[in-house]
Amino acid sequence: MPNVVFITGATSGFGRACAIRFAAAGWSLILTGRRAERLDELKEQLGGQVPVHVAPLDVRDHAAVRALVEGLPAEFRAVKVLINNAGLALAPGRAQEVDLNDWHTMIDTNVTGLVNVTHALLPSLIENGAGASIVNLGSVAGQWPYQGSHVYGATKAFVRQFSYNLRCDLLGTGVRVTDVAPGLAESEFTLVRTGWNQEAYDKLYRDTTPLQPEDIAEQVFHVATLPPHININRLEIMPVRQAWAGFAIDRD
Ligand code: NDP
Ligand code: 8X3
Repeated sequence: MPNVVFITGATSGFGRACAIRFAAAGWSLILTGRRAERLDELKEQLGGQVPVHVAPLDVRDHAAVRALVEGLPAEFRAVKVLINNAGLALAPGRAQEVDLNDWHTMIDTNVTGLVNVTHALLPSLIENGAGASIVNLGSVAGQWPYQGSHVYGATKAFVRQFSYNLRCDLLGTGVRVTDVAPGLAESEFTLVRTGWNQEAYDKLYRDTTPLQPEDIAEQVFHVATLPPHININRLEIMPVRQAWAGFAIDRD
């Protein structure tokens, strides 16, 4: 049986890097995301190497998620690894300044979308049993508070707790679950968060050494291909040049 990985948000950043990493190891790829042209480019790039199935998908649409999973071609049906990577941050200002729609979009994508895909693929993962994995992209923002994180960080705290809770329910099935929680990493994530503000992007990554999508893909591949008796529950990854700030104090 071929090893099949299902990746959400494969059109950019970590998801795209994961596609390349798993292809290098000979895995069959199911690549999803909303930007169809980018999926086609990736299929063009990797299709000569491994079997690739691309499918435009908005993870917020649970009926579309269900239809996609139920309609997978036979050779892609036995999904062994799910990488729940699709996600975004919006509205980097303070909570009291942001648009409620941005909060809804983050919850709909990072929480509802992630559970939509997980629910649809659990039967396949359980059927695979020992060695199957769910890798959820959380964030340092799911653990550590900071200004402007508000709902984004809260969605990632959901990802962490959902990952732990899934582990409890999946005990005995052989399916493992990991919350991979990166810190500062260079990707379109920051352009999305700032409304495609190139200046803000350049400022954030200037004169430091952020993580790269390939760094995260290597860690995702690692946790998903460990011997089947090992489960990494949570993997928090920061660049060496990032650490925590102190408590903030309001003064007269
Ligand atoms: P990118 O913006 O580069 O990639 C995000 C991906 O998510 C894109 O492929 C995008 O595809 C997809 N996506 C967004 N919304 C939807 C949707 N509704 N349906 C389907 N796909 C969607 O960001 P990263 O690669 O950096 O981020 C990947 C994950 O890692 C996210 O969950 C993010 O929160 C998390 N993360 C990022 C960090 C960082 O600093 N970069 C640090 C910690 C965690 P498309 O637009 O084509 O649909
Ligand atoms: C993204 C990392 O530090 O911008 O999840 O919140 S951070």
